Amino acid sequence: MNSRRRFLTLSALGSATGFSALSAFGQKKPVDGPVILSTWNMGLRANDRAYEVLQSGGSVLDCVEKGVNIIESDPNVGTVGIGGFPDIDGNVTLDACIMDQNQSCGSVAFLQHIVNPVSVARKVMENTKHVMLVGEGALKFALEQGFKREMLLTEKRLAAWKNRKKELDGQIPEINVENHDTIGMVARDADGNLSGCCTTSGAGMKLHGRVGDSPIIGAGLYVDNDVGAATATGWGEAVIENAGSAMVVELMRHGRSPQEACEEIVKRIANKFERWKDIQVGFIALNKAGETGGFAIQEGFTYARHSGGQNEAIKSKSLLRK
Ligand code: SD4
Repeated sequence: MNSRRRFLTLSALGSATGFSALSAFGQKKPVDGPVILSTWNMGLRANDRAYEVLQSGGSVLDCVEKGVNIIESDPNVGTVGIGGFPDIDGNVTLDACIMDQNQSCGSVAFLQHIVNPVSVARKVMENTKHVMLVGEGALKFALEQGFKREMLLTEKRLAAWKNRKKELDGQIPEINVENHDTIGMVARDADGNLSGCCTTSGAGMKLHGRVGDSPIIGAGLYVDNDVGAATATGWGEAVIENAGSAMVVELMRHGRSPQEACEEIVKRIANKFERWKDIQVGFIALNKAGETGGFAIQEGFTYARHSGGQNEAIKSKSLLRK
């Protein structure tokens, strides 16, 4: 479909889904105290841990790192850390990044054998002059930093991989409503400082060596302590092509609420990505005032918000309805 037709379809969709009225959906009043936002229902567990870290005197950076660590370390989560779904050749390869209130960031991509890639990303940020390490170099660095080499592929995931390989017969599937669940977390402490991180085993059955948006600063995550923070989930290629999270933050800088900013960037991606109806992309965002928002292409995206001492799962609005 040419872009003009796609634009018209989306405009029509906008009114059909009440898209233009959705900005009221996000939380729009300034909030005191810590606010923690993370993707999907598993974000509830991560938020609880993150809040605990803040309450026991940890920094907002500790809070996001330790919050997602529990999801990375859970072998039953098939999309993050140990137990993650393998690539087309049967290897679990992980992507993660972290960014703090001082605009410092660290990232690892195509990392194998390490359960907590986000913690390696933090070490890249704190103990090197670089932002990003990949593959063998990232693994070597992690081992030098004291991380343990582990087997990340579980029997359950190996069995699922074998079945999927047969079904797909050489095709690479895009992320739609069934096969995703990266955890991204953005948080603000009681002093108003922001940090964020993002961690994933990436798109299931990706090509060996493929890196998604999740470890790319500006795509899968962006934090600007003067403005706000955003993180993404879904088909990473579409998020990278549109510098997704950086754009969400930039729109907030220019006055959009977190909800409006997420909607606008999801809509932009849908306008530019030819097969947008076949993929999922979702963003969550938080601004300096503690206001939050989230939006996705497909129905079914959820996120977790810890705010005012309450942790709750939120069903995101979406461009498409089933
Ligand atoms: C990727 N964005 O590798 C990640 C996958 C994801 O929900 O978010 N899944 O493209």
